[in-house]
Amino acid sequence: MVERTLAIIKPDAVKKCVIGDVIQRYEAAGLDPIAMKMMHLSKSIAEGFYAVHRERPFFHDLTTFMSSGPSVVLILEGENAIQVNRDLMGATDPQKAEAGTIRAVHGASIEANAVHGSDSSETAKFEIGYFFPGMDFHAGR
Ligand code: IDP
Ligand code: MG
Repeated sequence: MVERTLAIIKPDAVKKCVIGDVIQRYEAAGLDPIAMKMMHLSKSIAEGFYAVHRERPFFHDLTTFMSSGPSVVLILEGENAIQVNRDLMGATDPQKAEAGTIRAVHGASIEANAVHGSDSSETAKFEIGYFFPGMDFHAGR
């Protein structure tokens, strides 16, 4: 099924100048960018995005990190895009991520792990609406 997922190239990856490399990996995996913007998330925008994690001990550090510099926010579209992107990203902790995944290649720590990807269709819908309000979720490329 053709799906859409929300991806973020996080501030650590932008600082490392690997935006192009990450996007190339998306395209090579059949994940077509259909919307994209660079933005410096404020602390409160990061908190709203990660609201599901607000009770976690790492919430403050995570939202501080996510607002520490510009990110690139994208909608990716493709066959099974949500799972394909999760597999391409690798495990949350780059040290545990499979070799060749984006996090294994570019992630520095469990926090600064280079990329975000929606983890379910419900999450994708919320996250796409959060950053691209008003975009027709079902429109084709
Ligand atoms: P995911 O990004 O692989 O879906 P989540 O558990 O949803 O992982 O966590 C969201 C983000 O919070 C992670 O990508 C990472 O940046 C950060 N994070 C997760 N677990 C930890 C932790 O134990 N310490 C610090 N940061 C964490
Ligand atoms: Mg997650």
